Amino acid sequence: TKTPIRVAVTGAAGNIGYALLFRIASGEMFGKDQPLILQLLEIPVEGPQKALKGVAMELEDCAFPLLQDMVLTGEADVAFKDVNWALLVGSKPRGPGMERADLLKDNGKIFIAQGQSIDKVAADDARVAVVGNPCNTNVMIAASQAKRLPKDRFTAMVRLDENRGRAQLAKKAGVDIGQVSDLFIYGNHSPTMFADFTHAKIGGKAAADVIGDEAWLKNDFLPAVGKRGAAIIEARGVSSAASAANALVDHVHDLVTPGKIHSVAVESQGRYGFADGVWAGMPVKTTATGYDVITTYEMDDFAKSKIALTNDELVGERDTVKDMIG
Ligand code: NAX
Repeated sequence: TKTPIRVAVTGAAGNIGYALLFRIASGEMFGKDQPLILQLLEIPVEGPQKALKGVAMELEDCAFPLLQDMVLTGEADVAFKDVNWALLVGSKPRGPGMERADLLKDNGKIFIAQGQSIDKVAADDARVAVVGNPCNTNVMIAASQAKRLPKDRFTAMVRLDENRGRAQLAKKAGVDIGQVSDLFIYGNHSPTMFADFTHAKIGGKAAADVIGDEAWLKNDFLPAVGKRGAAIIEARGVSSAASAANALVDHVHDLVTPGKIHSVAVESQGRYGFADGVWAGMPVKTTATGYDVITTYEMDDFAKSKIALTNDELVGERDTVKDMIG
């Protein structure tokens, strides 16, 4: 049997946490033969800590064979101690009338502290996946503080956007979801993201040819994927939780499964025209030890203009928090 891995989840008593923890513990993220220890972080406040205990009671009641232990805490250094994976879900939501810059800075403080704690106490092979928004900038901030760990260990989640896009293409074409491939998300996890339909395939053929309606792809599909999060809030009254948790299961599962090709927000290193140093969605192929970014897609002028827009937003976010990360 394998040695257990340690997995930290922040914001563990939140909505995504409630949809996520049971799936991790059942083996859907790391495999049905991989035992694990969950290290759950919530803010050190009575309400959330009490709710966290309740979630842990339910996890216990599932009698998951793979779940070997749980740590419940309000302290980052306890939560991240010796972890192999840190899933950073918790963040501060945007309050009424709050400026985006304030949101960036408030969350920046959380991710500075958590990046420092990961640097200090996590395992040498630790990897970090950020979900808490604005996730591209939060992961950049955390990575900036964790000097011990290579930057490619830090990723942010754009997989929900990829999954949303694949579902919309399958629906439009009237095919099973498995027929849709090569749809990748470029840039920010925000409405500016570019869901690159120009290279997507349906049943192995160019999606644009199968759908035969370029105007729909540009004017309906792209905004529908970009604004899907807002549409869910409008319908449910709260933001996507189960689908976000599902996307994180996919994100991490595919990062530990060699050969998988999927969208991940990674340090751009100038690829696809993104500014150096921002974290942008792009296609990666998982390897035995990490991943290779796929850099071979040729972008047409339309795609380039979309990438430029989402890059501008990422650069703006970076500029807003520049003073914090030094
Ligand atoms: P909730 O507000 O239900 O839960 C967040 C939890 O995080 C709360 O329990 C809170 O106490 C905790 N928390 C806050 N600050 C913390 C800190 N410093 N340390 C530990 N815990 C902390 O939000 P939920 O619906 O679970 O969403 C969590 C985050 O995911 C939000 O930032 C949200 O914007 C983001 N999302 C990201 C998505 C993506 O695709 N990247 C999609 C879904 C989601 O909107």
